Amino acid sequence: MSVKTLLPANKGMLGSAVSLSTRRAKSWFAGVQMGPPDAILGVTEAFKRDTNPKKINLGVGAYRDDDGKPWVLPSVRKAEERILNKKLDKEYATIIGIPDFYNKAIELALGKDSQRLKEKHNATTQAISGTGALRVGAAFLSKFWEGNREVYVPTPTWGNHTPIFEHSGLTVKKYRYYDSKTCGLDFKGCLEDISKIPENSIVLLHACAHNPTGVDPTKEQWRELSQVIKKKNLYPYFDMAYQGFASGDVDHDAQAIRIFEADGHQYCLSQSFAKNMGLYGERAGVYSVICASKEEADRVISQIKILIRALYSNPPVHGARIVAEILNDKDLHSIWLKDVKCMAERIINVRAQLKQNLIDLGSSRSWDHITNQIGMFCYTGMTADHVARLSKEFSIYLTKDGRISMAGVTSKNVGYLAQAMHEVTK
Ligand code: IK2
Repeated sequence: MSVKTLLPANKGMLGSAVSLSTRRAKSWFAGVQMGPPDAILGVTEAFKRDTNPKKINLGVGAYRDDDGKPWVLPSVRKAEERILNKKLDKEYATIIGIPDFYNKAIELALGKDSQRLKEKHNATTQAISGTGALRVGAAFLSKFWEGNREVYVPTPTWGNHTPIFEHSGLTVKKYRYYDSKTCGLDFKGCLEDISKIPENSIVLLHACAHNPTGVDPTKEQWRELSQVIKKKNLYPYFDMAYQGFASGDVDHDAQAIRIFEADGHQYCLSQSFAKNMGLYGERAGVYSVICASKEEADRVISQIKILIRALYSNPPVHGARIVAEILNDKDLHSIWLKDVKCMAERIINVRAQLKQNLIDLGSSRSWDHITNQIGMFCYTGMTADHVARLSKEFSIYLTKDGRISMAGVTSKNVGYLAQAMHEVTK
């Protein structure tokens, strides 16, 4: 229909166009309410506004070196040099991205010996980092999941999980996970709740370095979870945003997936290379559905392509090229393994320093969970009031739930942080 046919007959073309646009400006979005700032990224905004030279940002989970600076991994620098020298073109990737990237990425998760991969039971696509991988997964499940349209997530979980699934038309429900009394895993509650989930539901599992709690099940507990999930006929959806970042060992951090793999589950998996390669802004991620057969995987990927085509057509190439360069080259791969270990070890060390400082200051609280928890975050047990005092009186910024991004703690600011935490919690 042309614009002209929309206009009343007695109006000139120009006058009518103006009145149309005026009416629109007044009415189309008049009912849109102001949204709240993002719970995590909003913390960075407040930090930026603060002029105190002692200020610390412990909000967003992005790695910093011991000088508090973002760190580009040496393996990534080398990979970028090689890519530059290749003088590659800037053509579109395929809808599912760069095969040298996504095939190696899924192998990193499942392991070189995975029978499922050898038999090509995986429908794997590149995605826009971990968030995009979750979003493609949610879109796929929303359209094709024939079971109960409920996704069960741990309490608490990463703040973006609920909107990602809900925006895709799925219902989000919760299972117990964290025990605030011990600042550890509520394994009994977790098993009890999971065993009550209706059959054919989807259950979201953090593969390692649970965000925000830093609390992971042990190998034995993963085995038990795998059995219960199988018995209840639930569909596991693994979110793996921190492979290697938790323990410093990429195979150890993939143990949950490999246990489920060995137990013969069909499952899906989202991966991110933001943290373990420091490629935050490059948006390199992968989504895989591990199917019952190659033939099923072929059908699944054909539908995933249709979904992606309408979402963003095809993914960005630079980050994926970096990961591909690293994972496909023996030397670069071993440099990367050292890089990821170096990041994990710095975090493990600074956890010990924070706990020791609190003990030395005479804190009467138990801070054992600081070193018992693992990965990027420490769920300190501090309340929203403690957090408010930390930002107001000490210019230390973190999310209201008391989560500290350990990556923002350094040997230089750990003393100041411990002092402030002691002050607000005594
Ligand atoms: N899944 C989980 C569990 C994550 O933690 C993240 C990254 N979160 O980082 C921000 C923060 O909590 O401070 C993702 C998925 C997605 O990561 P990305 O999209 O950056 O790859």
